[in-house]
Amino acid sequence: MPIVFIIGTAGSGKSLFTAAFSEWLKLAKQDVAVVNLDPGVLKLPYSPDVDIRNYVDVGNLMEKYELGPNGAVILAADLIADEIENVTRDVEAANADLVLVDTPGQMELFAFRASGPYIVNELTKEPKALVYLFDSVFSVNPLNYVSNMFLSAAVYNRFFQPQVHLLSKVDLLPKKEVEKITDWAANPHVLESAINQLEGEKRLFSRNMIRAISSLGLKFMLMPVSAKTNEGLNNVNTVLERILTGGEKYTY
Ligand SMILES: Nc1nc2c(ncn2[C@@H]2O[C@H](COP(=O)(O)OP(=O)(O)O)[C@@H](O)[C@H]2O)c(=O)[nH]1
Ligand SMILES: [Mg+2]
Repeated sequence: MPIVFIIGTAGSGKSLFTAAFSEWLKLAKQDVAVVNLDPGVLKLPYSPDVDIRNYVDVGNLMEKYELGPNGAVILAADLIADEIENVTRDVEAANADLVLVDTPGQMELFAFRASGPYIVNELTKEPKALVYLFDSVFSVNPLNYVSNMFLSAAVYNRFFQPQVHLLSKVDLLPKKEVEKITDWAANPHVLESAINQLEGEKRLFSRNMIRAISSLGLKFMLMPVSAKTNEGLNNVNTVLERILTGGEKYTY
C-alpha cells in the first residue's frame, strides 16, 4: 500500500492536515489508515490506526534515564527506528489502500536524525511520497519564505522521495496574500522582485539563496490548503494519486 509522510516545521499543521485529509479521503470512499509517529504528542485531532506511543513512552524515558522533556523527546525519536517491526506489522494489519503518516512535531527529530530516513525506507517498498507543509502565516514574508524553501530542499536531500509542497492554513490569510505566495512559488522572477524590495545584506543573501535553489532544479509548486475549510484537499489528492498510482484511485 502506498504511504504518504507529512512533514513540516513545528506547528506548520501536520497533525491537523492529517486529520482533515484522512476524513476527506474517507468521505471520498477511500480506504485510508493513519499512523501517528510523534511519541511526544499529548492530544491528536484524529484517532490513529497505528500509534508509536504504544511502543515508545516519553514519560517512561524521562523517569528511566532521568531526562528532561527535551532529552526524552530526542531519545524517543531515535527509538522509533527500533520499533519498525511493530509499526510495520500494525500498518499491515490495518490493511488499507493508502497510509498517511503524521511525523514528530519537531521536524528535525524526524528529518535530521537517522531514524526518519530509515523508517521512510523500511516501512514499505511500495510507492511513497512526502508532503512538506509551508505555514502560510510564516511564509507571507519573502525572507521567511526563502528560508522555508531551503528547509524543504534540505528535507528532500535527506529522503530523495517525491515531495509535494503545500501552503497550509490558507484560511488565515486574505486571498490576495495567498496568491502572492503561490506566485512566488510558480515564478522565481516574481519572488526575486519581492526580494529586491528588501535592504542590504538581506537582499543579497536571499537573492543568492533563491538562485542556489533554482539551480537544484527542484519543483516548488505550492498548493494552497486549509485543514479548517478543506480548501485544496482535492488538488492534493489528485497530485498524490498521480505520484503513487499513476492517477488511479486507491480504492475502487
Ligand atoms: N486556521 C487554521 N489553523 C490550523 C490549520 N492547520 C493547523 N492549524 C492550527 O495550527 C496549530 C498547529 O497545528 P498542528 O496540526 O498541531 O501542527 P504540527 O505541529 O505540524 O502537527 C494548531 O493550533 C492547529 O489548530 C489550518 O488549516 N487552519
Ligand atoms: Mg503534530
